[in-house]
Amino acid sequence: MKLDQKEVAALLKEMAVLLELQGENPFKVRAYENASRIIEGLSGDLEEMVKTGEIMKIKGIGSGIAEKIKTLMETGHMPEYEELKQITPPGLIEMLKIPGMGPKKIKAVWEKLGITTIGELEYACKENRLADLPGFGVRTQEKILQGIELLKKFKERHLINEARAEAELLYQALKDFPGVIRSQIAGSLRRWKETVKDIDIVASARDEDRMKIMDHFTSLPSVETVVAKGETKSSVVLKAGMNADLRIVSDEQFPYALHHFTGSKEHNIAMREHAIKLGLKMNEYGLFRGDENIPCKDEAEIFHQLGMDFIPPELRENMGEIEAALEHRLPNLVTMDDLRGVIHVHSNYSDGVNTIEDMARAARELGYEYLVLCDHSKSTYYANGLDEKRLMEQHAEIDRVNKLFDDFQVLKGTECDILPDGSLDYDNDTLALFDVVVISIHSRFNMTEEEATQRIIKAMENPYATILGHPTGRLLLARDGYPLDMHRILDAAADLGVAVEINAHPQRLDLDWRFGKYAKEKGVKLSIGPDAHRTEGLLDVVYGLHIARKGWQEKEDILNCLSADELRAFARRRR
Ligand code: DGT
Ligand code: CA
Ligand code: ZN
Repeated sequence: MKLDQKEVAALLKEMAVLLELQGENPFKVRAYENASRIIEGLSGDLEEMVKTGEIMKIKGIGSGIAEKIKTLMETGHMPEYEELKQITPPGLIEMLKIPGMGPKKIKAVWEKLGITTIGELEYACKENRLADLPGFGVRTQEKILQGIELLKKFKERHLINEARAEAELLYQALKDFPGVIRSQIAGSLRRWKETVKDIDIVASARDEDRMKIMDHFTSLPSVETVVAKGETKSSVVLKAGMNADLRIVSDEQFPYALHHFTGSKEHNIAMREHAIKLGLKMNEYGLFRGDENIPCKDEAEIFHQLGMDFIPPELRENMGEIEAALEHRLPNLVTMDDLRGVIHVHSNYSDGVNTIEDMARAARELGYEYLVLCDHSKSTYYANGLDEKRLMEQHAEIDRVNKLFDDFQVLKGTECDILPDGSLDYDNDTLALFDVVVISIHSRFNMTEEEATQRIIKAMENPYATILGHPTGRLLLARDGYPLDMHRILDAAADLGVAVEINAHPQRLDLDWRFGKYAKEKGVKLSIGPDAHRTEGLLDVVYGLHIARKGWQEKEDILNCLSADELRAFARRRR
């Protein structure tokens, strides 16, 4: 087994935790923590450093630990680590994932209450046993319980980008495999839901080909364990920790099965109810009049037979799409090709990795006409926010980059902080220097709904505000957003002519798509922003685009579909 630098660093860090749990002396614990940090940040080749003996000379790593790293790299083993692992219940390590549970607290519940698993800890909290434990108390107990809840809930779902990457691997391995006639990714992934529970794939094949396709599927390299394997359905757990199901049907059944397993469940139920009204029966095997199946070669024909226009998968959430499809008034959803510019991109002037020129070239390469650079404002010191002086330097740099292209431009933007009192982080004279002003909250999240709503509305009232960035501040599967009255925010955005962002970062996807229809009804323009901190981040636009589609958005509703000049004019007309 060969370990890379990151794995060695992680192992050293875990070593520090194990030592602390076992009550080892703090200096020794600290030594491993330091070694882990140094190895993680090492620029040289660790394997090479072990070979040449250079490892023994790195500052901050004692000779004892260096010797252990050497053994680890050479043999794949660190005996002391393995012994500690042996005597430490694994549940204790898992507890580190609970916010607020560090090694000290874990050691305390282990020693004082004999708790070795998260389940036991949850029970103990509910029994109020941590209330009087030194170093804990009622509030800490409550927080631990909340942390456990989050952990339980979030283990069951996955971020869309991670699930898509895994699903795509499976799909690519299946679609041209001998015997597979048609195949497609279904389920919540096909509907582009912001998080997914598992991967659903539907394929069609002749009966005699099914088992060899199932053999192939269950032995793919990304599969960890096979939960079930049969002629019609196989279920596996992937190494990435996700479940994936493959269903194989006959090619005649494929359209009905694809529709059924795309869901959502609520959409399916409403479709069935409508079919019944027409005297038909609909399920995953077909569309029946009496006992006779009405043949449909694809999904579009199924909808057609039911008197509906084709409903794009993103809209299949039983939120009015069936009525709209019957009345031929489904939206003409925005597409990737409609997007002319990328809005909300960071550079190395604040917390981004790449230069302005790098970001510009990458965006141009992807076919965009412009990008709106939105580095952080001065209060976000932790993100290297720009004060007025550095802002001038940045604007000079933008002017320089803009001379390089005649078919692409960088617009001057900012992601300006909304301060706790709802004022903006730059004064109006400074804000007047930007083409586009995104306003976002990055501090003081612990407000009441009323306070947070007021704070944002006040900020939007500033005539220089163009777009409200990541409106709730949520981090999917990690942190809820601040409480907001989103309807009031959208009403205010409509009145004031401020656009609202769909932050396209896969951990945000904020504005939530469930508010898309309301925003559209009110006439609020939405802006798709990748919030890219490196060139690859520009690719996240695709998630924002599909979330926009999920929220019924058309080309006319999306700010990115304007030309650069139209976007400038959009910002100017409030000033
Ligand atoms: P998730 O939770 O992210 O996996 O979401 P889905 O929608 O992928 O849900 P999943 O994997 O449980 O099931 C896939 C599809 O199968 C679902 O979207 C609709 C269909 N389905 C599952 N259970 C039922 C059911 O009880 N009734 C109906 N009508 N359809 C169902
Ligand atoms: Ca699913
Ligand atoms: Zn931000």
